[in-house]
Amino acid sequence: TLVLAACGGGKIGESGGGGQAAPNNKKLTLITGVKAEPFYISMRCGAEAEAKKSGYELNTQEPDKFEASLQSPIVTGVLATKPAGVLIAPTDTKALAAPMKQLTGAGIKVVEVDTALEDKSVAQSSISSNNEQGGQLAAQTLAKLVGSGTGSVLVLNTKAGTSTTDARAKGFEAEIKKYPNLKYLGQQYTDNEPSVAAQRVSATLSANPDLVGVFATNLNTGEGAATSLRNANKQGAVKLVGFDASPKQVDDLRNGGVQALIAQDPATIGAKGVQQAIAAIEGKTVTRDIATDLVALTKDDMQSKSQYFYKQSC
Ligand code: T6T
Repeated sequence: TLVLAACGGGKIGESGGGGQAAPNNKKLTLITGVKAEPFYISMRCGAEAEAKKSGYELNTQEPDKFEASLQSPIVTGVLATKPAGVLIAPTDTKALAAPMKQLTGAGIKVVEVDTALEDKSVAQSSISSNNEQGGQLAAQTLAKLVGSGTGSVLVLNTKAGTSTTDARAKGFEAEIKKYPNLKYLGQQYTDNEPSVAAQRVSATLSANPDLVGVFATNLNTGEGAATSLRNANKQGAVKLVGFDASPKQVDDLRNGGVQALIAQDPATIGAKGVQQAIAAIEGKTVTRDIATDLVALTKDDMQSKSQYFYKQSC
């Protein structure tokens, strides 16, 4: 079907199927990994501000859980609303490929924010932290905290197939092997549930009483690990390095529940995602991969780096 575009000097726009977005379509949609989480709230704040500056309208859609089976139908729903561009944090490197291809097949420009598909041909641009480097930084930070001590070290991952946390675990593993005083126990998945992360830490403490360090690869794993170490009276004795900087994680850093955090810059990921989507829509030059800042925070230097704390609202 052909419809007359509402504006744009009477140009004819296409509806349904493939092709380009209707002229003057200034609609963007952000599909996050999970609702009501400070990482994605900060991302949305950055994206909304940037869209407004450029005269675009940004709508946000979020699954109730970080789960591909809940996110995929959201993508299909967004397809029907015909935005000019979609920013998406795919919750699985493979499962989101088919629904995302439906978007590009309909002429919608797609930009990945934070997580990404394995198939690099779907999105036009991907904005994220350098997560492998973040894992390396976590290993260096943990090794420094342990100092000359010896013992075992555990990694808590989220779900297999999450591009970001898998890259963090990979970077950590490569780097921690450079410290002969530390024995790497490998990684354990937690389904991105704080309660499962807490169980994994207490089981590891029983099986490996020489545990000296834990790297929790994201917000939920870190919050769960902090609770478990506190309950076991191991707070501070077992060094915990987390990833992200939610209000709760920042409180934990201040009160000794966690010894270091590797903070990302989700607001900039959102803002740059909008810039790249608009460039693609307007036929301007698009950058395929953009890396944003990562920074290690400790109790001693956290106040001078407070711009990295995540937000609960814009
Ligand atoms: O660590 C972030 C994000 O980078 C990751 O992809 C998924 O987990 C978070 O949203 C934090 O919970």
